[in-house]
Amino acid sequence: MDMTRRKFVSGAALGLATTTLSKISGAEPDGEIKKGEMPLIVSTWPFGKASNDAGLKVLQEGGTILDAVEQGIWVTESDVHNQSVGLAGAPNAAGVVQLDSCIMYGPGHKAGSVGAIEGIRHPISAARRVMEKTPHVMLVGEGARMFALEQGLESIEVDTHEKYETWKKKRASEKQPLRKDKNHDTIALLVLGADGNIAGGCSTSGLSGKLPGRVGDSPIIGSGLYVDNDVGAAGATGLGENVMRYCGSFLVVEFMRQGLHPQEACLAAIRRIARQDPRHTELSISFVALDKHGRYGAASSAQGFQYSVTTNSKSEVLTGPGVGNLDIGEVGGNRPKIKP
Ligand code: SD4
Repeated sequence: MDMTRRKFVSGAALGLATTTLSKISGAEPDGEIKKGEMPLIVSTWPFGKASNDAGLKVLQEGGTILDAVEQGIWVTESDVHNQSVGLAGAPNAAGVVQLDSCIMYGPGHKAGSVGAIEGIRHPISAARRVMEKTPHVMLVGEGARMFALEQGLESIEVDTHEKYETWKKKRASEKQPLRKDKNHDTIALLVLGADGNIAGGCSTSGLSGKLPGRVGDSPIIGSGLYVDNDVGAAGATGLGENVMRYCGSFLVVEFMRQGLHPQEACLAAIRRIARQDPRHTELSISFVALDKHGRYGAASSAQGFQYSVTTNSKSEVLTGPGVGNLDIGEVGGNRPKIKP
């Protein structure tokens, strides 16, 4: 994709109007939908498409954008073939599946989240209950599980021991170390409703083999997900440690607030992180984003990141641009020059 970044950056510096910026950025026409095509649902990875489709159905049947987020994510959380979201996800180093999830609702800037929750089929629902039924934003571990059980959420016992043994054998038989991009895949799902309100959710089993109690970016508001009803929303997938140290999704939304197209905002966040991180070639992070105007995009630290986009008139898997090693500007060169 020809993003003509230099022109874009200088346009941003001049503070040009959003519509002009969109043209200068070279944003592809499919990076924006028309009003009649609303709602817009954007999620990470090709498996997000089934969740998007379920979310769209919820909206078409009169459900709210929060219902669309929650029930859309249920589809991925219930997928027994998905080894990185839900209870079929990969266990931690102790052989236990610990799930992370969060949800945000634009109006009122509401948020709920659960971290390292065990044995609950739909952590996204636990996150929603935290948001709606408690004065808190985040519950973790046993407390989160107890709360979910108290709320009547479905719990499932999984044979984590057997799973861990299988995982260990598979790992030992692999000649190459586990590829980071095979090792963890989160669903982050963003919904722009026909009324202009925005909601989002995020759910994952996190990094396989993680230390027990490790919480990634996915349940952290501003890291794995961020929604600002005046601007847009962003969600992250990848190596959480490389997202949460930078409040990644918040950063993407802030770039959109400055007028960047969602795709440019995702790229700008990855460049910012890469410039600051000495291990920038191994970041393994990706973002998806949408804005209030119905524009959307994604970007990754590597080539070939796929994400799903669904509207009233289409549902498809797209590939976002990757930030090349030579495309990040000077490493550590953030401070003096203020660049996106
Ligand atoms: C984590 N970000 O726990 C999650 C995992 C993930 O794509 O997204 N994988 O670090």
